[in-house]
Amino acid sequence: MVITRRTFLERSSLLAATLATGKNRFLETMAHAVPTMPVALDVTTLAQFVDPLPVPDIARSQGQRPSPGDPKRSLPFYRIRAQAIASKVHRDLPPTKFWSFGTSMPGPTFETRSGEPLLVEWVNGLPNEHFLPIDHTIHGAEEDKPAVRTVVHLHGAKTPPESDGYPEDWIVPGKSSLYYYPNQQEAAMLWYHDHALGINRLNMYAGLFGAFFIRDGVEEALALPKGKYEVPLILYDRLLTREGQLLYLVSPDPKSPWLPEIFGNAIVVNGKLFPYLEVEPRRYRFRVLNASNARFYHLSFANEAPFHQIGTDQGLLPAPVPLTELEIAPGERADLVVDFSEHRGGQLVLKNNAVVVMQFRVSPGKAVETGSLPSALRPVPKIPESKAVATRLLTLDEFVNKAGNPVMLLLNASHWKHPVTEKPVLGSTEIWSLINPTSDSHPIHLHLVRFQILDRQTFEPWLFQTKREFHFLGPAEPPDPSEAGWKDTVRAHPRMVTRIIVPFEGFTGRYVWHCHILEHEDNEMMRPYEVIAAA
Ligand SMILES: [Cu+2]
Repeated sequence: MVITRRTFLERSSLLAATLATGKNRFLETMAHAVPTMPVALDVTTLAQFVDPLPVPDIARSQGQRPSPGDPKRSLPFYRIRAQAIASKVHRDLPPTKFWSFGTSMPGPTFETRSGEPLLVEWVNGLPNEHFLPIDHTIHGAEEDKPAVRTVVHLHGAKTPPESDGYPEDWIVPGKSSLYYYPNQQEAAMLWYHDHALGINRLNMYAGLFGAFFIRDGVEEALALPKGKYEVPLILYDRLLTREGQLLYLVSPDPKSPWLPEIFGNAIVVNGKLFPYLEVEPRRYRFRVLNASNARFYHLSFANEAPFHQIGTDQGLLPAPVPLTELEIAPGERADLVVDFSEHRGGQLVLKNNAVVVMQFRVSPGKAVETGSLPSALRPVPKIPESKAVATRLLTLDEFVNKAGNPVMLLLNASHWKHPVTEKPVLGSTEIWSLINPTSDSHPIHLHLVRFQILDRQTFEPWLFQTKREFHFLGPAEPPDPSEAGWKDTVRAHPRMVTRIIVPFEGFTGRYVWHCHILEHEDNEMMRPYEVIAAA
């Protein structure tokens, strides 16, 4: 295994958690020598599989409102309030303070159909003070900005710009924004989350996110598991204090608390730590979302049970892909089918690498006949490269201080405030070559659009950084079969050029593209882009 800087940090934050448990006298002495070392809960001391897996409630509309585009038409209207809540993540812990959309965490799940628009009034009902450490040296979060700001982005949605949750369109407590979602797109699992400039990582860590499903007839015709046999699995890692409260690690410099990545030892699924789910001996569909700030998951069953991936960020794959391990980066979704019929009366443990995540308890008795998994799902016609009218070379940049610690990350060496440089024409297709000379994998997300991954190719980063010369170290590799569908977030691996082909469809206007490691995005791995009308 290659030790990237992230792997190192990930292990360091696990070490921080270990240190704080005080199991080892030498380590304990070290911990006391660092006054900023917080006291983290060692979650391995908690009993496992004592809480049932919760499933977020379905959002309910509060009647109808006129459509903004056509006042004669009325649309379902939802009012969702971001607010402070307390929620138990484990039987043996006191309630944890979160910020959530609604009364539970994650927020309610939207269920809607392709082509059926809806309206949401997003209400900021949060307190006036933030409970997580704001870094006022970060752009958009300066001292003169209100501490508590929120704006909601529906990740993966083809949304007009005024409803897309532009990071500067934040509102303060007591205010609300009315957003219009046309839902003119294929069936997929989207998710809504905070996107406020400079504090997004803190608002998301506090809990401001939820799931949003779009359904359509193509998906329904496949007779996939549904109802109680289709379960969202929303994963996010947290560090907790011994009192069970959220702990967000900071740098030793109180003026600049930002750290390049935050990892927790507690892997929370739908709001619970080490939950269990009772299942029948049949096929289930799991809609997996990585809502973590920075953690990439490598999910597998402890007994190496096989499963299928049937869809990705933007909907169904052309055909099911057999897997025994799933890699999923922050912002990505995976649509899985697991057949428990072979495991009746047994227990399956889902793990992230060697770490226990949750348990499935399969009831005894006869397996239920549910037919076979379709061999063909939804065609995903490959976009030919010849369709692209432009290729943009875009770098992912990391800046380190003298001690070698990252102090800032940029896209194409440009700050958020610099003029917009990416201006694709509505209706055109472009290739974006994401050049990553850093030692981290960056999950890059483009708002508004869906795209396909063309390939990835390893290059020599030093030659590129010093002379802007490309020296490739191997052939271009096609995406994994599990990524060979429509995507909205792509893992741009270290020392590789990752090429995506993007049709710019939907709307003209100002959107953003960014790294979905939230600490990177906030400081400042995010840029505006603008879809312009054809001349
Ligand atoms: Cu990044």
